[in-house]
Amino acid sequence: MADLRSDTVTKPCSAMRAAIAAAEVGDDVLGDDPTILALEAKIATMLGKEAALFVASGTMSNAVAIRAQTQPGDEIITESTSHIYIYEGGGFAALSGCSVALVKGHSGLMKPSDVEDAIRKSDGSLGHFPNGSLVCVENTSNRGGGTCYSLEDLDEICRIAHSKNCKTHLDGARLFNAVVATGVDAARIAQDFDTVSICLSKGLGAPVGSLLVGSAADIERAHRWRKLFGGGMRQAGILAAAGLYALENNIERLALDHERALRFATAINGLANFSVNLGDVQTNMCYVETVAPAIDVVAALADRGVYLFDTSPHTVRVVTHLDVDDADIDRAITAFKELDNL
Ligand code: TLP
Repeated sequence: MADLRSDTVTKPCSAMRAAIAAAEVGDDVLGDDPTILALEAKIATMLGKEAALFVASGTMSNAVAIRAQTQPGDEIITESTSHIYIYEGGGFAALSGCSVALVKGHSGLMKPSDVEDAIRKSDGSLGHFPNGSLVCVENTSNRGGGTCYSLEDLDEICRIAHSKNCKTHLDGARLFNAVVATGVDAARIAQDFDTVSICLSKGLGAPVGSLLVGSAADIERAHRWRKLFGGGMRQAGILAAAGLYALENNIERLALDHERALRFATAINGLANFSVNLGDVQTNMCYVETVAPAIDVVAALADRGVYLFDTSPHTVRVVTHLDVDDADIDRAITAFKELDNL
């Protein structure tokens, strides 16, 4: 079977499992776990920031970042299809008491001028407006197709946000896909963001874990909120060992996932009943428009051993990752061709 539902489905390889088995551990709530401390130090260095915090998931990382950088009654600014808005259960409202100003992006990417227009400040509004205080950017953009921001736009969004007294958070669940696709160093991409969230359990292939990175002061605040959200973990160095293995071994190979996504997309785009916006296939994702209802396409593909998700009534998403090889891509292309001829 070819499991193209998400890059979250990867299973730890035997070398990663060996690293897990060998990990030194301690009680991380007491600050004693050497493997977690090593992982946090490594990612902080890679991103050119002072500190980092190991958390259970990308959702928790975004949640503590938002809670640590806003006050109840504030407003976050984010793209209309961002993970923070679509897929995190309204955590920004439930856990941080924030409203949201949505920016309509282009393939999931916000224009700096649209971000500027979306920032509302309570000051000077006679108390009418909520206080826009945190701009959240997603790179790569998941619903945008795995698309990457240009460095100019990232820098400009941060400049605008800071000039309006807003903090900036980068949901870099797939930041290293952007690094590999654009050739821009991770620290450079992260340069002007106050906090950055990285997922270890997507294309990097670790079973669990995300990292929130930022200044020592922001990470100290995030640490408190991680505890309040129930995310203090004890001998989680066994998980951090997988994360260290992932950062050391699984970044460069993301290029293979990108090549496979593009090969798949190019083959599918030639079919009568399916189409792909090839320009959006920049990393490890491919959103396919379907003539037939997407749920029927998903079911027919599952019958052929190809698994993926529908993301709208006429769209399905294909994600490549380290447990997908060339044969899986061939199998997926063949299955789409069979459906095209039904
Ligand atoms: N994305 C998952 C699903 O939740 C949709 C996927 O299959 O793509 N930020 C971004 C940009 C993400 O894509 C995801 C997960 C997260 C955050 C949350 O990570 P987890 O699942 O670890 O909470």
